[in-house]
This record gives sequence, structure tokens and C-alpha cells, in this order.
Amino acid sequence: MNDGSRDIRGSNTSLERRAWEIRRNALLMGEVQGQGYIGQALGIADVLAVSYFHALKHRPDDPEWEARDRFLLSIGHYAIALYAALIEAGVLPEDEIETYGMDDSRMPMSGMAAYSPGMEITGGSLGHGLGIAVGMCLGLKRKENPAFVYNLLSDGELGEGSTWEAVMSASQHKLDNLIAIVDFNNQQADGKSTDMLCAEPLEDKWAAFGWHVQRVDGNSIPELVAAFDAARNLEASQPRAIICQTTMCKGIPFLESREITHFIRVEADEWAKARGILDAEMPA
Ligand SMILES: Cc1ncc(C[n+]2csc(CCOP(=O)(O)OP(=O)(O)O)c2C)c(N)n1
Ligand SMILES: [Mg+2]
Repeated sequence: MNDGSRDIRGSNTSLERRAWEIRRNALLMGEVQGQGYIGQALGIADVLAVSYFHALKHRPDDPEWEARDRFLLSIGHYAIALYAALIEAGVLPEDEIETYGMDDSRMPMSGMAAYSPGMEITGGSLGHGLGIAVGMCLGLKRKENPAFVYNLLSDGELGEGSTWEAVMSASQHKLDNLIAIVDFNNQQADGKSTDMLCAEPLEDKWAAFGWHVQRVDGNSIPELVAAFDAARNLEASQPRAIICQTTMCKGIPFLESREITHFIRVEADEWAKARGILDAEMPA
């Protein structure tokens, strides 16, 4: 849907290839710091590919276009993933990858709206994105702006009370312009999300609060496309949630199999190995 005015690969590029490029950008950024939230970026790459190259209306050369769909990243630590997508979309330049996480970079390690084009909100303190999204949806409706707000939140954020307040207000206000995307990777800083504050059964909970809910394999592009289309085209005065089950470090088996994946250190020689694995799988 985006007009692709700075689309270096051309609009016929497959979503699989987009996801691959996002993973590649994330690995290159990760290598600059030697560590970080690489697992999240590899895990969420398919969701971001479908968001930025299928679902969202946006203009890469005009990130503040009034009619754009807003993509709110609740989870500041996932910034590496969003930069990787924004680079592929042409919002951020590829040659700034080497500045990732450095002083004065437009790509700080935690997402900040004032620093990066395309970063709609500042993250860091978890549990606020959905509340901000609710406010934005109300504002857009008042202005009769038909744009959608997409909010990517994490399963760890489902342990924040503020998230559930926002869930309730979204349905109270019948926010049919709101699409929440939950990255259900069953991981948070101290271990598995289901071992901390288990939010299951997730579909039942969101549905009980008045939301339309879908649960999909968040690493399957066909499933994601179908779910994003259904969420957008639903004819009901309800907010919509897409629960995406993803695998941390997806695509790089020696990282996937690590026990702790929330923040990983990758040894100097392992970056080339990871890139090699990815390069061997490059889609058309
Ligand atoms: C309000 C708040 N509490 C705690 C933290 C510390 N923190 C940073 S990331 C994180 C894990 C949150 O879970 P999730 O986003 O699901 O982790 P991931 O899937 O990225 O491992 C925590 C607790 C924070 N940033 N904000
Ligand atoms: Mg998580």
C-alpha cells in the first residue's frame, strides 16, 4: 500500500525478501555493538515486513504525512528491529547502520521519537504504547482522519496494568481504527512470560474486553497477511488484536537454541557465521 517512492528494490519485491533484508540490517547493526536485542529483531522481522510493505499506508519520503497510518513501537528496546525495517523502507539511510547505538546517532539503542524519522513515540518504560495509541485513535477520529494506528507491544507488557486499562478504554470508545499486534515470543527479561505473569488464555482475555482477536504464527508471512487484512477490513466497531507467536532469533539456529535470548552477546567470529546462514537463505 505504501507508495514506495524511495523503494530501492522495487514494489514487486516479495515480503519474504523484505523480512530477510530486515534480518540482515539487524545483524549488521547488532555487530556494531557486539550485543543487544538481536533476538527480538530476528523474531519480529516477518511482522515488520508485512506491516511496512503490505499493511501500512505511509510515505517513506514524508514520514509525517498527515494521512499516514501510525505505527507505535511500545517497546523501546525493539528499536533495532524498527530501524532495520525503516532502512529497508527508505525512511532511514542504510549508511547510518554503522552509527547504531553511538553518541549522536539517529538510531539510539532505545527508540526515541525526537531522534529518528518514522519513530512515532519514545519507548523505554513499558506499558504505555497502547494507552498512547488509544489517545491517537480518538484524536484521529475527531479530526475525521481515516488513518489506522498499529501498536506493536510485547508479551512482557501484558504484565503491566496500564496495558489492560488501555484495552478496556479502546473497546469503550469503539476504536475500530486501532490494531494491536502482540509479539508473543514467550520471553521477557527474567525468563518465560508464561512463568512470570501468565496472560493465557490470551484470545479469551482480549475477546472478553470486547476486542476482535486473531492468533497466528508470527513467522508465517501468509498467516500474517491474512490476519492483517482481516483486522483492517473487519466491519465491526471494535478494536482489533493480532497475537503473533514468534521465535526469538528466528532464522539463525545457533542463536535460536540459546537459553537466554532477551539480551544477547554474540562473539566477534559469530557475526560472520550468522550472516553466512542468512545469506544462504536469501529469497528471490
Ligand atoms: C515499566 C518497566 N518495567 C521494567 C522495565 C525493564 N525491562 C526492559 S525490557 C523488559 C522485558 C519485557 O518483556 P518483553 O518485552 O516481552 O521482553 P522480550 O520479549 O524482549 O525479551 C523489562 C522488564 C521497563 N523497561 N519498563
Ligand atoms: Mg517477550
